[in-house]
Amino acid sequence: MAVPVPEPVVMGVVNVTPDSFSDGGEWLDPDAAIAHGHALVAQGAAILDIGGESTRPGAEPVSEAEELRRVVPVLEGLAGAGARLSIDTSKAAVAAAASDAGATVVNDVTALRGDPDMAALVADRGCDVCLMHMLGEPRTMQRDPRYGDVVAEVRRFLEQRLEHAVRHGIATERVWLDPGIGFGKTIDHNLELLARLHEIVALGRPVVVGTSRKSFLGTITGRAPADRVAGTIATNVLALAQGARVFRVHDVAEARDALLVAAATLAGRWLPPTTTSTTTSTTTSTTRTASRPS
Ligand code: PMM
Repeated sequence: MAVPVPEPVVMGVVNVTPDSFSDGGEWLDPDAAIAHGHALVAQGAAILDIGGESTRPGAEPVSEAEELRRVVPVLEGLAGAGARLSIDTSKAAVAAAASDAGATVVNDVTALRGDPDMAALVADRGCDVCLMHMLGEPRTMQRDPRYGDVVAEVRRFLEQRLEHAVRHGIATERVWLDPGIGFGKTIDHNLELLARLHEIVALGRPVVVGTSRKSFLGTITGRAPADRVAGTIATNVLALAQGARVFRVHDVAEARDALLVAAATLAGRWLPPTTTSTTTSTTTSTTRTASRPS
């Protein structure tokens, strides 16, 4: 099926947590997290997604105070780094503090179900918001998840959450949708969602894909999280071909190169960037601003 090829947007992950699934503990120190964020921008991240609460299967919730303590200094340190800042949180108070510190995207894995004040906060601040599908909650979501037709159910859920967001004053143009790979899904659920991602793209909003280093890639390849870059890229390229727009990844340089080449190949033409270099932070942000989801 021919679909318009979107310009891919790479969202680099900065997990300021002790226990995230693939990079837990690596960036818990604020200075290390800030340096990592700068490195991801230099590698081509147009967005940095900063999170202070792990959502790995089995993870326990984190208090608001602790989440704030983890993410605010990192957001402040990355303001002006040359990428948009996204806050990965389901708490309105954390999103508010993040917005004060310069974040313009709220990535809410509960799709505005986790905090009754979140929709109003996003509407009030005029942020973009990523609404993600999750069956259950992180503590229990991988205990025998079941669906009839996983794609139809995830699509219906995202449609309803989009309607909920708009009813609460969030502009449709601000909403991105994410099938929530690995969130209450078996390996076959993940694979079917990725194979039929175009059915989610058909909802008409930018689709975010978060497969980076996830365990289904380890099941298929037998590799440890840090060695799942090739598997991640395979899913990203196939998602791009179906119209996905934003790619949430840990390994930014590799994903960026693969997605740029895949996008040019799918389009059958290459338009050179308007500036000379594509790898410095300022140039990357300049050349990509116009085409980021808004
Ligand atoms: N995955 C994780 C965390 N946040 N947000 C969105 N929108 N989509 C995802 O797939 C997603 C997310 C968990 O992955 P990590 O622990 O490796 O960051």
